[in-house]
Amino acid sequence: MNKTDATILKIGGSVITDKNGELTAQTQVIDRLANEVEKADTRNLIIVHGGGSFGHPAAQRNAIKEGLRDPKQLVGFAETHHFMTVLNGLMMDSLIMHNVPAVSVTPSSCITTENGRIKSFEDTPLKMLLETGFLPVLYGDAVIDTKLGFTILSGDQLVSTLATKFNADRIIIGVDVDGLYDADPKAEKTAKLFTHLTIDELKKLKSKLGKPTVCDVTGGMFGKIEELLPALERGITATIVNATKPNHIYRALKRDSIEGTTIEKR
Ligand code: IP8
Repeated sequence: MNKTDATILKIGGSVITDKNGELTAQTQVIDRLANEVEKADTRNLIIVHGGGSFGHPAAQRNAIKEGLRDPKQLVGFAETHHFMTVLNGLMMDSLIMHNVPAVSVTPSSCITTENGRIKSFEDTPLKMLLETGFLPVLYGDAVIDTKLGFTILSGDQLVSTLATKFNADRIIIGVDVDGLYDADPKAEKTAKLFTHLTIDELKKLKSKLGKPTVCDVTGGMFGKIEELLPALERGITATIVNATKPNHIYRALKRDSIEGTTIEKR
């Protein structure tokens, strides 16, 4: 299948929330990003956002990723999913206020996983929304799992699946650092930024990318990059940019040159 001009934009939870607290949204950042999406006016765009301090603490507290073991977790699942809808609501408020025809698509209502991997995806409404000219917005969510009972679906697995499904030509990942480094840039001042990586280079590097230091049940930067591999193998380009810096998402959407890490097949 030929590539479409679809773009999948992931906005990390660490950008739109304060991951050191709980239920703390960065509403000014959300509003700025909505403005950048409006200005960029990108055709065939799908947005996926992460959970940050809305999804992860509740998921961790109730061991949702590990699956259903105790009926007491049911309310925890409901709570995790609900908190994600609250964060998503804030994103939707801002996008619509900026005149973006954004429509929320709830992952737990159209996706099931098997042992944490997407197994079924009722994507007809999503495809038709995109074809009609809407901007679908999805997010990492608590979902039903055919083996575990339930689990957490990361926004990053969703990004890779959507990019493959829509044969997108690019993925943009907005995070809270300038791209991919050889060490944690928040902990090590001498960390070096990679501007361009091939899949082979990325695989070698993978073992060096540390586990997250803040609450993140889906594995932080390490998990993010690993999830992108199936899409990268298909020739889809991924660019990791700093979404906390004004206009970086705008410039990435406009295909302007921007500081960050570009990952390509070769
Ligand atoms: O922040 C996880 O999505 P992510 C969402 O993209 C939940 O890993 C509910 C923890």
